Amino acid sequence: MKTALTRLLTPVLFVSTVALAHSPGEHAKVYFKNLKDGDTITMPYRVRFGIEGYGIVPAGTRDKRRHAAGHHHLLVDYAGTPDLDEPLPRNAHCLHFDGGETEAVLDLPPGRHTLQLILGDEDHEPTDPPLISRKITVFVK
Ligand SMILES: [Cu+2]
Repeated sequence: MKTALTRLLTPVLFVSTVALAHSPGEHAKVYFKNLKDGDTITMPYRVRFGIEGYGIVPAGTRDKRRHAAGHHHLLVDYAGTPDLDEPLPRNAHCLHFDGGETEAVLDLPPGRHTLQLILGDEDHEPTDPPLISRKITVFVK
């Protein structure tokens, strides 16, 4: 009996999750395609941003695509985690890829740096739930 109920409920829950606007599903994620924690790299370095289960559109997109897509932000040596209920800041530690870019060329000074990706909506606010990668540390030669 319990098994039958579980089978019945699962598809219903899945459909309601997908239908929520501005709400990436639980399997959606952003990640670095060509960097991992602890990597040593040389500058300039072309870093590629990955996304699964959600889309990319330019910042400010107001049509229906905004319900299932956003744009990347790269946090560079960002202290802590941004406020997830406010628009992301725009400064040297929080870079916006307003055009929907999925890669960037880094030119960081030698030493240890942290990098993290976070997706923002048309108003640069993190999605709910947030699509945020692990914060990784890289070493620049
Ligand atoms: Cu932004």
